[in-house]
Amino acid sequence: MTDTLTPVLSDNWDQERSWTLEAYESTGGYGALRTALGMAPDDLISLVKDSGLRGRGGAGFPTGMKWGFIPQDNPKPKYLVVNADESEPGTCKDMPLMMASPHTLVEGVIISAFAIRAEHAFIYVRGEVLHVIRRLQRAVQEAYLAGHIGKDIHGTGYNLEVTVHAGAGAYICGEETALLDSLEGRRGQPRLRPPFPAVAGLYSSPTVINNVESIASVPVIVRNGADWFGSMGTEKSKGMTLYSLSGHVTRPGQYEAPLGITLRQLLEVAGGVREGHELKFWTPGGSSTPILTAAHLDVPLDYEGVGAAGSMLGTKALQIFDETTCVVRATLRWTEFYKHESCGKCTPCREGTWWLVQTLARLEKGQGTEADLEKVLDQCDNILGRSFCALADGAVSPIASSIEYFRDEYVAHLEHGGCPFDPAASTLFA
Ligand code: L3W
Repeated sequence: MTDTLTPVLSDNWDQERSWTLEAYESTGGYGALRTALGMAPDDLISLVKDSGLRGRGGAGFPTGMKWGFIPQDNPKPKYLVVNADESEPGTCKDMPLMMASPHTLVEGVIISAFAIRAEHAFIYVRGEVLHVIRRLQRAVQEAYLAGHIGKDIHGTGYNLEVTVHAGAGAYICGEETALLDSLEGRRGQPRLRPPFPAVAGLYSSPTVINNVESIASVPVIVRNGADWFGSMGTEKSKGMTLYSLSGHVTRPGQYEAPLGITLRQLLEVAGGVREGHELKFWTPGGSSTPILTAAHLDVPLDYEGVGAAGSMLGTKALQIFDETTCVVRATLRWTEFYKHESCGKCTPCREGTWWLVQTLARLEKGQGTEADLEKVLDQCDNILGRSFCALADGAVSPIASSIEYFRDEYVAHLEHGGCPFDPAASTLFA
């Protein structure tokens, strides 16, 4: 641990049986709920707006503003949905949070639902993570028994039901509107926006959908105030956040630090790139964001800084690749993932990801020509911005950027008649 880190959400992760209600309450847990229930819902929305909290699921949309979109004059029920379908390659922050401290999320859910006047909240969890689902269900049950959830919560007259719902293992269900279709019992496919979920979401009712980390950040904002939260991070990207470091790094894991920290600083805390090797490329926000290189080690990891470097902060999933990794192979592997996960609803994504895999596979085997490089860039151009949701844009991101930074390596495959890398040298994508 160094001064670089600001453990807030992760502060209690090493506490004994940190996932229990008893442990959570022993460090002040559910105190923010009592404070929040004594406030007017609109004041809570203003507090979250003032804090500058932005969505931690990838897009960085201002959380308080999203809550403010809920039309309170609409007589339909309001819903809060937590997107716990963490599936973006390299992203591993929400699952550890829910395993280590599920009550942080549950307390955030109750406060957030109260703020938007929802009486039913859903936590939509990725289906494969049965251990996380069980832990969350247990935490919700404990919160019911303690009177934090249910009828007339702490005598305030506020009623809230919380349902933990397991998905069935489709990456597309992390897209907010596909998630809603799945939650309603249909095959998960994105909906046309507008209307945005804030106006017509779950069961066509006003719905707030937020990422796990966004909702889990609400109790500490209530406890410590907007100024405290805003004292961390940068002017436009405020607060602390969870970064996931994975790949060729000495100590992979979750590191909580202010927005605006750099990869160089995080690598110092994480023991650097694995011994004897050097950084070749990395993703700032999982594989749906353009890759960056060692030249970008000092880019501030905030929405503006990463954007200015030509990428996106996304989910803050920092996947580290050293010089033993073939960038063409890595890019092909990611593209196979998007082809597999494309829901098939729109042609640019369904057909486009298939063609991208065909062309990239040819290049990786050294069987293509330089014209194939132009072809794959043309395919990227024809897909970007033309698909129904962000999945296809994400698929294109690592391809175009890897060719931008490592065109020579693509050409080397063609000249070599195959991959020039020793597959045994890299521990990844072998
Ligand atoms: C009401 C308006 N609401 C926007 C809301 C909208 C949504 C939020 C952000 O994609 C990104 C994507 C992934 N009235 C509104 C409004 N909203 N305008 O604001 O919307 P948007 O469209 O900018 O983003 P999104 O569709 O939520 C998220 C990238 O994150 N990503 C993450 C992937 C992670 C997973 C996973 O692990 N499950 O999917 C990584 O980079 O590519 O670009 O709530 O409704 N006028």
